[in-house]
Amino acid sequence: MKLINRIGATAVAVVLAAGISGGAQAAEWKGWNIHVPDYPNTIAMDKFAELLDKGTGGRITLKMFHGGVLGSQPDAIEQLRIGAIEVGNFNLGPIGPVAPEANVVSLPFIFKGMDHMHRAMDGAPGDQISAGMAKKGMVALAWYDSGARSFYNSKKPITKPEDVTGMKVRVMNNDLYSGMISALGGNPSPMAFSEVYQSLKTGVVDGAENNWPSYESTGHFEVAGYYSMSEHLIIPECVCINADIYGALSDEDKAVVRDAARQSADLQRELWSKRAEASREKVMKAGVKFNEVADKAAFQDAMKPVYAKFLESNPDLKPLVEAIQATQ
Ligand code: GTR
Repeated sequence: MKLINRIGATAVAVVLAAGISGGAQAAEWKGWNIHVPDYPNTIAMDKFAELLDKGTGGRITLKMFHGGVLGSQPDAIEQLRIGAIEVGNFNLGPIGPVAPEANVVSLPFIFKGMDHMHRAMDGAPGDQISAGMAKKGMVALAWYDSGARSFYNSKKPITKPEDVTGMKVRVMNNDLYSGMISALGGNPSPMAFSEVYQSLKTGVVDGAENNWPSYESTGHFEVAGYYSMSEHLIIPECVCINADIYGALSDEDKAVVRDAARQSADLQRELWSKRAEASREKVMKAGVKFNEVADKAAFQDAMKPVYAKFLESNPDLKPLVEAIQATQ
């Protein structure tokens, strides 16, 4: 009897320590991030952890695991949803297959530029996307920048859709991106971020697509030296938290968590624009062959089947797509 009581008491203590019951109990959270130490997101997530610690007087601590050591991004998203990881900095790209509302930002060229993306995410479309994610167990506390993604490869400059024809191109795990490459006549290869360098180097893929900071920080520019400014995707990122853990917090702690995430996002956005410039300069100095894409309309036209297929499978998301397009 005594033993059973002791086991019971231990179990309760473990549950409380894990923060499941929220309130004023101490909690130690784990955080996922995919990037290298000096990356804007890494610095900003460390800031989030620091502010959380300060704001709760050490009751909530966040141990950040950078460099994707806790698993690939699609895996980490699942781990966050079940509460095995409490917090993560995720790109909305791999969240799209889980939360359809979040997938609209992965429609190529849906945003006209960074400012348009910010206005949409700070307005009603952003609220609808957050609500869709919350239904799937993820609360978006704040949005990080991730610039615009462009194509790069080891073969030649891309100036028109036909240049992608026959190319093997790595994409993130999301059917929309595979559809995008297929619509350009290329062969999509969904793959984890950590595998891309080796795959480019050994010719398993000819190219990939990303923003300047990721192209640079991963060393992809060393093995895929043509960067073509297509800017086909502008995908925001979130500071996300498991919905049950967030829901169980006191109102006071919720405010601390949100405020810490917002401040970390302010920092991330500031660092992001600086890093985008610095990364661009670094790869250009290293000899990357860069070209503008003068006729973006040709790429946009080629995306019509991608939109048609998406809206056919998600007719209820048509108003959201239109609301983003109509955002001034
Ligand atoms: C980066 C993004 C990562 C990851 C990566 C990728 O720009 O910040 O979260 O999505 O791209 O291509 O897998």
